[in-house]
Amino acid sequence: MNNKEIASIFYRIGDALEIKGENVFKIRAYRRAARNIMDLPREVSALFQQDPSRINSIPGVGRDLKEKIVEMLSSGRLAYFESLMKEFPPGFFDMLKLSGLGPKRLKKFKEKLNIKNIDDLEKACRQHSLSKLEGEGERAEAKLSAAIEYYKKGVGRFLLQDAEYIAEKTVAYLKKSSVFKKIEIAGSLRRGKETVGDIDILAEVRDKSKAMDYFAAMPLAEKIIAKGAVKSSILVKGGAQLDLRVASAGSFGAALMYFTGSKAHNIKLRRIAKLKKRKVNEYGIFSVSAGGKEKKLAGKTEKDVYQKLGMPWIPPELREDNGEIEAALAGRLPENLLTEKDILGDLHLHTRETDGNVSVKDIVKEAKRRGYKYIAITNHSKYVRIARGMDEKRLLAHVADIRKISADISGIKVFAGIEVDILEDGRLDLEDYALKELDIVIAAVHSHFSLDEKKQTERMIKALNNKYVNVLAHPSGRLITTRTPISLDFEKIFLLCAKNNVFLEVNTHGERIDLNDLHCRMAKNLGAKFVINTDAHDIAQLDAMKYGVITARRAWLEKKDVLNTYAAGKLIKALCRGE
Ligand code: DGT
Ligand code: CA
Ligand code: CA
Repeated sequence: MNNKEIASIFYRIGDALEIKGENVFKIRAYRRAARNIMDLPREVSALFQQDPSRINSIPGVGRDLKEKIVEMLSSGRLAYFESLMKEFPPGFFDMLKLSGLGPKRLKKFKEKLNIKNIDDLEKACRQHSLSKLEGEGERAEAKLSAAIEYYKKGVGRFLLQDAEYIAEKTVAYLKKSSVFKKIEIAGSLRRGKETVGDIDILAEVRDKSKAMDYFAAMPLAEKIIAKGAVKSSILVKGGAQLDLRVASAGSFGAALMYFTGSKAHNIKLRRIAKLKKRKVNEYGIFSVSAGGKEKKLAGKTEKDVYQKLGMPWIPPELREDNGEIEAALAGRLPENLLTEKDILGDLHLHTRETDGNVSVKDIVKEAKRRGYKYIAITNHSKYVRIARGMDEKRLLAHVADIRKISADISGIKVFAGIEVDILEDGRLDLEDYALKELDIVIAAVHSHFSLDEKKQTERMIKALNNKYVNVLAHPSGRLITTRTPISLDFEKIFLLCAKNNVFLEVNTHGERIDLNDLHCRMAKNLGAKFVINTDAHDIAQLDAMKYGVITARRAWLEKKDVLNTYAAGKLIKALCRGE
């Protein structure tokens, strides 16, 4: 078990005890232990393997919880947790995934309305029995309804990064067999959608039946859903579905187009083909004579097929029938669609100074190793107490540290910045005299997510009018699986960012992807500019940059739209807001 798994069990125990109405100190102990374990720079399992007594060095964890950690590490289970969970109906804790619903309210719903699962809760909202409870009301009920709808839309779908992880493992497995000649990812994963329903893989093989046998024997497989001559589906551990299809070399491009989709893109292409007396399907593109006779024109590569339709190859991320086909026909596809190698640095990073798990020196070295030309260190401000955010005095000392470390490492520029909280009333969490000393100021909302649209928009406008703000971090505040976006007049905010020269962040954290593709495209059309940031708290999280790039591509962003593609000198000028 890794730290995250252990911590989530402790968090879940804390929630369960709170709902049961148990001793608050006990509840707090579980939550504190969970937080401490999440904060550890090393895996507890590694400590344990080295020397079991090292478990005692985990800070703030009492004897009872240490014993529980040992049980989890040695057996992979926790008997106490399993018996506690049996006291609740199945699906009960899924309700905590709903945006804005915590254990306290859940306890009330369980006690007063006997709510057992999300369906019960939905019914209670529909019948307006929820709004009658003390402390609730029509607005709270409507919000919960919206949260349920948001949650249900995401059920059964996987975050892009999780889907990619499974796909990579699968491809690596398939590549070990000589039966497979060519393997490509298709479907929504290839298009870079923020969530993926199932993973589609297309292959060219030497022997179809051997290929299907080999696929079905994959160690990751839990259940074979279907096994056919050209298509098989399996369910892998963790619940994701994988579809494998085979195509012959002469049809591979056509098949790849077909299975990449989107469905809407394919339908539009077929319509265009028909107008030209052509036909497209997964085998190729064909001319159709007046007598109905078909002749294959192409199919080997995607490029050939698009060409026979009278247009250039369209990047997969654009294939959503959002104007890309019209643009391709008119020769107006984005010329310099953003690519990963355009990115010269990462401008939103945390270190041990607040809630990161890495030192300034180590992250600078790693960024340099990756070929970045610059990075910005942007730790939290004091409002975020749980992250040990900084006040003005600590910030200025931290800046001095960053500048010293930066002077010792050549070949990469290190900007000193902050991720400063936007307070409820739109003021910033730190005084201007401190912000003035920084190279880059990122403003972010981490609280009061549920203000109404008018208040939230006013709050944001006030923050964006502070002349030291350069970047608006994760603007919608959503978490894909658990938190709905804030209510905001996005158009107004995007226009203001364009006017004030504030860059909109595409935060690449797997649960965020915020801005999302649609907001990003809307903001581009309103004249805004962007920055793609990982918000990394450790070295491994730097890898997430690619998800931001793919999201930017889905939004048709070009190199010139994105701050962290600029050379350092140009970037410094671009950050100047003027007086
Ligand atoms: P997902 O899995 O829900 O994230 O989304 P996709 O786009 O991967 O959809 P999926 O897995 O159902 O199918 C993969 C592609 O295959 C899809 O993007 C287009 C193509 N496709 C599947 N079913 C149909 C269909 O009924 N008509 C057409 N034109 N294309 C289809
Ligand atoms: Ca799919
Ligand atoms: Ca599929």
